[in-house]
Amino acid sequence: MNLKIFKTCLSLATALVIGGSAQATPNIVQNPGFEDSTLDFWSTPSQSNFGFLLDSSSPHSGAQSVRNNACAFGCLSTISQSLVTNPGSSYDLSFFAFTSNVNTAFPEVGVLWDGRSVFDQKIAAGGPWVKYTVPGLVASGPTTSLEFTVGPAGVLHLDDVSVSAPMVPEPSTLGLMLSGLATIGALARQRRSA
Ligand SMILES: [Ca+2]
Repeated sequence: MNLKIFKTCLSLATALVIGGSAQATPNIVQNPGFEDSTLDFWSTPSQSNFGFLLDSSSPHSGAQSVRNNACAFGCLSTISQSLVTNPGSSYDLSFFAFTSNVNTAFPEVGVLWDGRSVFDQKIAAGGPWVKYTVPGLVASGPTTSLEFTVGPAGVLHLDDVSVSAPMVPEPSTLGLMLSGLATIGALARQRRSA
């Protein structure tokens, strides 16, 4: 690669970084960080049935997170939300979680998307918060159930749940990329014909 092409590539890359290369899509989870200070939009069994409750002791962000009451053996704690989705669209899920105060060192945490298991992992107890991601979840209908589960004797701490469509480049960024590629192509042709 000659110096001129290299400089063009460098300035194009710089413009992309400075210009902001992508448009953020909205998070379709309601009350995603539990900052309503209620469990609005979420469904969970009663606390006596090992449901989830607000927990302000160590939120990942803001003032609130949630955790479940640990159940004994042979039961599952769950918290879920019905999301408004576009049928056929793909979404990326992310959430922050850790486990604590449990009889088992590695409680099994699961995520169900529309009733289908998309995450099933033993999470070490004790924190700190870890971000987990599950990309490429396709919605099959206008609403999709998102459910978190934690197995027997496990306490799951959960905060900042996000479900959004993957980032798409802004039209202006696309235009910039195409003009940059065209310039590189023209320079390459010039070089070959020289
Ligand atoms: Ca929060």
